[in-house]
Amino acid sequence: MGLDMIRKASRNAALAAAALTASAAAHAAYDVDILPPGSPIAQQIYDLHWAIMWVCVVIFVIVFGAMFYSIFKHRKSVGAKAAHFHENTTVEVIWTVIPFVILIGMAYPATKTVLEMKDTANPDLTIKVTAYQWAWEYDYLQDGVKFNSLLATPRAQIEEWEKKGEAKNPDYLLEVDNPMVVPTGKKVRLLVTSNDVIHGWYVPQLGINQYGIPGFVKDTWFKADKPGTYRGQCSQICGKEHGYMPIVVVAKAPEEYAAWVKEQKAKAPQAAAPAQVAAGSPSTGAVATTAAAPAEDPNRKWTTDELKALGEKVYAANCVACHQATGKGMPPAFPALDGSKVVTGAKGAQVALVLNGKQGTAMASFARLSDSELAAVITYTRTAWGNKAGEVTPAEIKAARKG
Ligand code: HEC
Ligand SMILES: [Cu+2]
Repeated sequence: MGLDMIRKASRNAALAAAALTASAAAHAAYDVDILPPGSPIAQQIYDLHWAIMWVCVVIFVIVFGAMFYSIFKHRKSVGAKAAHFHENTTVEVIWTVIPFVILIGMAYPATKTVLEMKDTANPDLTIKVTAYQWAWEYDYLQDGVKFNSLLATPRAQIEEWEKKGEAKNPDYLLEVDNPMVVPTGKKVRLLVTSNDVIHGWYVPQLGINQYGIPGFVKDTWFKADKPGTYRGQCSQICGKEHGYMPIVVVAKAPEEYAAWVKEQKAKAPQAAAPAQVAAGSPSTGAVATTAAAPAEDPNRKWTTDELKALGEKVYAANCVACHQATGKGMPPAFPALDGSKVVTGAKGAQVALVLNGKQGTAMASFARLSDSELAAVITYTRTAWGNKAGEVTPAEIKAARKG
């Protein structure tokens, strides 16, 4: 196909241009380019980007060259006389046929890539991705691993609690506590959905930007060519913390991936056997909106101090954005928890509120957290700041879930 030639020529031209700008390595920091592709689809997108870019450059040079040449050559001051004619079939055919051929030449490979992007058949591995305001949940359907992935950059750094202009982490706002781990060279199918509003699972180097829409499951896929870390962000404005829900994918050799799965299972034993997912396209349909919480050791005994310590972490990851580290909230939008009647009052009402959220308000359901995480965060809010109410145990959360 002529396009492969364009592609190759464009890459050669790009290389020549890079060589011209001399010592390419030294200037790497100033490269004008999109991120290096990490999957076959991303590679195709990258090639298309440059091929079409060069088509545009050539058209630009020819059209503007002809225009400026004519303006200059036939200017009035050197006595140019305008020609007087109407219609010229030859010219009209030429300026219709050439753009048509160029457009088809660009549409053909682009369509091929789009069709390949949509071909999720025969995956080696399927991961269900559920978006929440503001976290990602990854459920490995075959391997029986399931966890939440949250921003890891500390709030203190984002809001500069200590001092203004303090140094930021190298991967500031692009780092998470639990990245999605995948094996290299395997076709990973993602089933993307959302629990609340529309989010977007966007990892440019893997060539994926997929909507997560409540009530629908959308499928997409990628294959990470080599080990590495690929970062992205939610691509749909999904509310106040939209900028704080990054995505990190870590690709590991298949043996290392298998070891990771083992380790994850040892950390959080899953009660049920993993669902068997048949290869092929999934049926699109409604999804249950209440996520099951991750399984954990039900016999573990927690001390109040352990609950408070875990609770502080859970609070920092899930609640500070609205209720603030000081517990003072941002009234009237986000109520204070410090001194709140709900928080210091009867356990039942508070547990029910955090577990189910409150319809029609920004206070969402936190049923996706585990029993001990919920018990911990509630115990923390009941005892932090000026609050002096009693602890809530994981058993009480478990009972409330059933009730
Ligand atoms: C997106 C913002 C947001 C986040 C995150 C959030 N809340 Fe809320 N929360 C609210 C809003 C808004 C209300 C008030 C709802 C209403 O109108 O009654 C509320 C109310 C509450 C109340 C009742 C307070 C009172 O006095 O009425 C409690 C308790 C509470 N939240 C706990 C939590 C906990 C625990 C977390 C973290 C696990 C959390 N919230 C995360 C927005 C949020
Ligand atoms: Cu989002």
